[in-house]
Amino acid sequence: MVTESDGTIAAIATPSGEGGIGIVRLSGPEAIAIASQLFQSSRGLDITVSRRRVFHGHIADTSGKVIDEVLVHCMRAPHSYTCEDVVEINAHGGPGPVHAVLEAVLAQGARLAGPGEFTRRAFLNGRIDLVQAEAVIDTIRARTQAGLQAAQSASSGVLSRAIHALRESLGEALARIEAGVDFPEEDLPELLDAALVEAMRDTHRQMLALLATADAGRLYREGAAIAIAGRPNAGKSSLFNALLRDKRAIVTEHAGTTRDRLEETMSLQGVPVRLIDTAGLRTTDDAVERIGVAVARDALRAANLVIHLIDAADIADEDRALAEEIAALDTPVVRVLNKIDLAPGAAMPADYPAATAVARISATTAEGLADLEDQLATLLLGGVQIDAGAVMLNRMHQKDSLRRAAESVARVLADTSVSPEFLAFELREALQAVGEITGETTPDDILETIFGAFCIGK
Ligand SMILES: Nc1nc2c(ncn2[C@@H]2O[C@H](COP(=O)(O)OP(=O)(O)OP(=O)(O)O)[C@@H](O)[C@H]2O)c(=O)[nH]1
Ligand SMILES: [Mg+2]
Repeated sequence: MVTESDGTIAAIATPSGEGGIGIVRLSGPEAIAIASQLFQSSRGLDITVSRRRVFHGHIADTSGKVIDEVLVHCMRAPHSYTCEDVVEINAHGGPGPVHAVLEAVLAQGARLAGPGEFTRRAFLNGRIDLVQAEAVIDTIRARTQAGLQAAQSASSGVLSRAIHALRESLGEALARIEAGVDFPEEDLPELLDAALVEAMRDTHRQMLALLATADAGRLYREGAAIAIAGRPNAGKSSLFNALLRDKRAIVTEHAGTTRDRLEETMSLQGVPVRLIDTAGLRTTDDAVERIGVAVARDALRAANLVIHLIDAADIADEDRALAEEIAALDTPVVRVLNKIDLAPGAAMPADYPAATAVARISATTAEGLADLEDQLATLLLGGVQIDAGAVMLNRMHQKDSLRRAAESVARVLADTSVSPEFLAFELREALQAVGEITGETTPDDILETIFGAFCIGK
C-alpha cells in the first residue's frame, strides 16, 4: 500500500452503479491545476484564479472531446476535508461518465488514491485525530440510528477530549516525578505528595469508567447475534416474526417446519442485532431435518446470546436436556416460556441449569414481548446503562491500549514509595498507550491496517 502523503490523489467518491450524480474527488497541491486542464467553464471562468467555489461546465479529455456536463466544486487548503486543495467533479451518476472523468484526471498526473487515503490525509494534516478518523468509517457503516449516534459522538470529538484529559493528567504527574529524578538529593518522600496520588487515583478511576463502556461501544458498532433455539413447535419462528414485526418465517402447527437457518437484521433498542431462527432441536430420521438440526447447533455456538424457547403448554424432558446442552455452551441464555396465553399458570421447572435471565411471553398475543426486548438489550449491553451519544470506546484496539495504560497507573498507585525512575517509566508507558488511541503514538503498521479498512474514495 502507498504510504507517501505527497502528490495529488484522485478517486471515485460515490458508490458504483447508477445514481443521480457520481463524484470524482481530487486532493493535493495540483488538484485545482489538474481539474482546470480538463474543465471548460460555461461562463468562461478560470478555476485556478476565480474566487468562486462552484463552477458549471464540461469536462473534456486531452483531445478536447467532451466527456460530461459537470459541476466542479473547489475547496482550497486548508478549508477542506483533507486540509489540502480539494476538487470534487460532480458528473452524471453512472459507471461510464464517472470512470471517464477519473481516467482523464489520472492522465493529467493525479495518482489513484489508496483505501482511506483522503481521511488519512485529514489525520496526517491534523484536522482530525485517529478516533475521529475511525468514526468516519463507523458513520458510513452504521446500521441503526443508535449506531450512527455513537459514531457521530466519537466524530464530534467527545472521546478525543476525554483521552486528551487523561494524557494531560498523566503528563503532569510525569513532569512532577521527572523533576524529582533530576534532583535526587531533594526531599524524595515528597515526590508523590498526597495531592498527586489523589490525582492519579482519579485518573485511574476515569480510565476504568471509560473501559467499562468498551463492550457497549463495540456492540453499537458491530452488533450481536441472537439465536432462537428450542424444541420443534415451541414457537421459535413465531417469536422471530414477532421481534422483526414481519411475517418473515413460515409458521405452522407441524413440528419440524423450519429446516434451514433464517437470519434477519433488526434494531433492538438501537443495538444492531442479527436474529437467527433455527430448526427445532430433536433427534429425527428425516435427512433434511437432521442437517437443519446440525446447522442450528452451529448457530447456537456462534451466537452472542441464545433464547431458549419452551412451550409452556408442553414442557417435556427434552426441554431439560436442551437446557443442559445450551448451558454447556457458556453463552448467555434467556430461557423463555412461550404460549402463556394457552397455559397462564405454567411455571419454569425449578431444577433446570441456571439461565442468565428468564421471561414469559406469548408470541401470538405479544404479551411479555416488550419485557423480553428490554432484557435482551440490557444483557447485550452488559448491564451498562449507556446512551449511544455518551463517551464510549468503540474499538478493540482502543480498549487494549487503555487497559495497558490503566495497568501502568495501577502499578504506580500500588506502591508510590519505589524509585522515581520506576514511577516515571510506568507513566511513560501509560502515556504511550493512551496516545495510541488518538493516533499520536500509533505505530505505522497499525495505521496501515486502520486506514486500509476504508473504502477507496473516502
Ligand atoms: N397460542 C399460541 N400459539 C403459538 C404461540 N407461539 C406459537 N404458536 C403456535 O405454535 C405453532 C408452532 O409455531 P412455530 O413458530 O412454527 O414454531 P417453531 O418453534 O418455529 O417450530 P419448528 O420450526 O417446527 O421447530 C404454530 O401453530 C403457532 O401458531 C403462542 O404464543 N400462543
Ligand atoms: Mg420454525
